[in-house]
Amino acid sequence: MSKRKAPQESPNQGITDFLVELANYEKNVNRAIHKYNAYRKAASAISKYPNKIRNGEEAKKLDGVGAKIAEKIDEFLQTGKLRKLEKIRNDDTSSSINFLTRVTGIGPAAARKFFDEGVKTLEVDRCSVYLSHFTFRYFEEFEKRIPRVEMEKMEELVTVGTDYIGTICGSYRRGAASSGDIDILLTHPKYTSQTAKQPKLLHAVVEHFESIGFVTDTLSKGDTKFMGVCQLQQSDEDEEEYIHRRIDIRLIPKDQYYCGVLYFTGSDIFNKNMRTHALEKGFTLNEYTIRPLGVTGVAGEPLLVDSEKDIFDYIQYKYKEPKDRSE
Ligand code: DCP
Ligand code: MN
Ligand code: MG
Repeated sequence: MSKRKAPQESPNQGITDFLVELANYEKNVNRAIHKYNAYRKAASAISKYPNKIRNGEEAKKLDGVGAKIAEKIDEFLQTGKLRKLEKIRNDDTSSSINFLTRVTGIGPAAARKFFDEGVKTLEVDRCSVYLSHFTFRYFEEFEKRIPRVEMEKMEELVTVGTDYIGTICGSYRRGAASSGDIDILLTHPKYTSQTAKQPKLLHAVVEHFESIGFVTDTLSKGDTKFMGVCQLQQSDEDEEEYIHRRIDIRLIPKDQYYCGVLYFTGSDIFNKNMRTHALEKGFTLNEYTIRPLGVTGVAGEPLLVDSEKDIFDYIQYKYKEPKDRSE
């Protein structure tokens, strides 16, 4: 997962940038997911606001911007910076943990553990005990976002004309100008949650991608989930030289496919809001299924789902196209 989001044209870029930085600090260093969500929500509302915000009071009218964030906006607009952020940036613990979490495969908890063990920068000889060599080899490449045109090229390559049903989800499906990684969801009509596991269905696809030189490395390979590295080959028509990208491929039973597509299309904030709405309507929704909740709060059998729209319909939620699912 790439931690950097696409640059956006907004007259309030300075404000959204500092909110996102605070959000990441709360998530990575404090593991305070509620604070992370609060900052992200405010940043998202502000990024959509068309006018240049003049003060905190004006920002407070937006959904998700409360008194505390408004105060920070005032400080930022008046002084051009934020004391809290300066402190965080200068703090050894925070900057080290934040840095470590930028490495694919290190989550906030592992970063904290490294830090506590004295690993503050990426010293290959110390970290290699915990991390595979890819993380080092591709560290800089994985930090770069994938332009949409390159995503489109990869989509062409991966939509193999077979019985498989495949969708590139994530930010790409939401229409983003650039993506952090490639999230592919696969299913096959012969594979459902009632049939036996069919790891071969996944492995055959991965092997095919390897044989054409697209998949270059494996980070992990299970029965239903492949995490790896891919790279487009340079072709005669375009001079472009492509770099290594992170790719995740998931094999999902057909009956759970659309819950998976919905979940992995995101955004994470949209998912959260939709799950909340589902609960209000008496359903529990996750990346696999949607199930009705009984009066005692116990979830019933999964409902039949044959499209994303079905899920929206069950919970009486107005259908949103992927491009409208930022929140
Ligand atoms: N997701 C989620 N909650 C999480 C992590 C992921 O709901 N904690 C869902 C929503 C995401 C999707 O999975 O959109 C894919 O995860 P990514 O981290 O790849 O996020 P994106 O594809 O949206 O962004 P990026 O362009 O940075 O890859
Ligand atoms: Mn991903
Ligand atoms: Mg992604």
